[in-house]
Amino acid sequence: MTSYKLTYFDFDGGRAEPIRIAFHAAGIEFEDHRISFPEFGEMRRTTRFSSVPVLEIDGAAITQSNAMCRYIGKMAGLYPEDDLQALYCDEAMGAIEDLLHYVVQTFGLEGEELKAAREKLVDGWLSVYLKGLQALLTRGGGDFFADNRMTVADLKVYMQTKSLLSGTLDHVPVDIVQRLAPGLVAHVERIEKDPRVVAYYASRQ
Ligand SMILES: N[C@@H](CCC(=O)N[C@@H](CS)C(=O)NCC(=O)O)C(=O)O
Repeated sequence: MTSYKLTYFDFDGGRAEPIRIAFHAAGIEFEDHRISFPEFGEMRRTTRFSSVPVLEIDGAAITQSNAMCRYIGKMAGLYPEDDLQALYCDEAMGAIEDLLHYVVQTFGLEGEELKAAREKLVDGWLSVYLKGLQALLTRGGGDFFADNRMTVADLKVYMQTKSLLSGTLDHVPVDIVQRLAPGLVAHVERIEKDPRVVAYYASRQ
């Protein structure tokens, strides 16, 4: 039997969470290896791109969360078979990666420097990506990003929208999603009610 070990930070979100949900939806057992930030400091020197998530398949390490989403998503029935719908799915996942690239540039800043960087983010890239994601959701029919059903793209966007709605990013207005991409608010509610998502979180209790 193939062994799977997914290493990521110890919280229910971020880049690994869509993969964890997809594993559960596929009924595939995996080792959910959760590490602390100090542990990551130790481990990063041995990872290929100095980052997590890392997925080990029979001991061989794979990086890049979107590639993992596609791979496990296919086994879970959470990735489109149709090429165009797969392209739509990939576009939304790629947009989240790009957005995260800009968001993390503000991490580690403090005080006025943080405030200025976050205000620039809000007026700039965050607005661009929220409006773009709203357009992608509209293209998908309004409910999902691709294939008229939940895919790994929905799980990936859901994680980041939920994070923005939680108001944990200082100087990022908590109503920004509602103002710029209202469809994403309804999208979060839709995804968190999906029986596969509900079952995953029930399994975590
Ligand atoms: N493109 C990579 C990005 C991975 C990445 O940047 N992961 C973050 C955590 S979510 C990380 O390990 N950051 C460490 C650092 O930047 O020092 C992926 O999608 O897996």
